[in-house]
Formats: sequence, structure tokens, C-alpha cells
Amino acid sequence: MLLINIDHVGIAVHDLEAALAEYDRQYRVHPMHREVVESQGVEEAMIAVGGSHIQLLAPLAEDSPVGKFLEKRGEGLHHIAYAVADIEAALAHLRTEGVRLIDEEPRIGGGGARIAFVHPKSLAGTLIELVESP
Ligand code: MC0
Repeated sequence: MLLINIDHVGIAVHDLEAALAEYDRQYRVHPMHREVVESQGVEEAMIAVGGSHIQLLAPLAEDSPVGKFLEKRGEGLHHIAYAVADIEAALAHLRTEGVRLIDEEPRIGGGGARIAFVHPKSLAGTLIELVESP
């Protein structure tokens, strides 16, 4: 199991345009990539910061994961995504350690990356995403 780096930090927002305008106004940064990921019920915008990214996430529907999160907790830190070289090996390792996986198998996320989520109840109340870049 090797965490290569922090691929991105996901932040849930109600309004993507408004959040991007604030990032521009306050930090003078712009998204390098925007994408609707229907399978996850989100529109995402990726902002490059150093060697990593901030991922702003707006829900496509109220009953999506980010929609439910916003309703319960409001805007804020949603997940941390770690880059891994071999996502199947990483999931196998976590399974061996008895960690509660949300995704037993990788699925396709933004940018065509293979991703899998680990339940926030497994570690310090933090939703973790594993990312194997294409
Ligand atoms: C929920 N909980 C969280 C949380 N979401 N804790 C920390 N961080 C989060 N993001 C907590 C709740 O407060 C609650 O705790 C407990 O987990 C159960 O939550 P729930 O509201 O009942 O919701 P569930 O169980 O229906 O779903 C939560 C779960 C879900 C994390 C399993 O959101 C999920 O499957 N997430 C993975 C997919 C996802 O988030 N996709 C959107 C990003 P208490 O203590 O009240 O019981 S997609 C993405 O990021 C993509 C496109 C990409 O990077 O490529």
C-alpha cells in the first residue's frame, strides 16, 4: 500500500459558479477542468494548487451523496483523495485490514480515473477516495 500524494481535496458547495467566482476573487485561481460525473451525481471543477488540486463539488440532485451531505452538514470539506499506483492492490490491502469499503471494486470518476471510496466511519470521520490515474 503506497499513497503517492494527495490527488485532491473535495469540497462540497451549493453553487459551483459562485464558489469559483469566490476562489478567483480571493485567490486568483481558475479551474483547469470541469466535468459532470453523472454516476456520482456531481458537477466538479478542479483547481490546480501546487502539485495537488482542490475539487469543488456541486450536486446534480438533492438525494445524491453531495446533495445529502450539504443538507446535513452544509458546505465544507467532503473528502480527501489519495493517489495510488494500483487501486485493486490498495483495496485488497484495506479489505485484509478489515476496513469498511464503500466501493468493493473501482469505478470510473472524473477525468476517467479509477476511483474507490472508503467509509468515513473507518478513520477519523473522514471520507477517503483512492484514485488511480489513467
Ligand atoms: C456522510 N458522512 C460523512 C460524509 N458523508 N462523514 C464525513 N465525510 C463525508 N463526506 C457521515 C454522516 O454524517 C453520517 O454520520 C454517516 O456518515 C452516514 O451518512 P448518511 O448521511 O446517512 O449517508 P449515507 O450513509 O447514505 O452515505 C454516506 C456515504 C456516501 C459516505 C456512504 O455519501 C457515499 O457513498 N459516498 C461516496 C461517493 C461520493 O461521495 N460521491 C461524491 C463525490 P452519523 O454520525 O450522522 O451517522 S464524487 C467524486 O469525488 C468524483 C467525481 C471524483 O473524484 O472523481
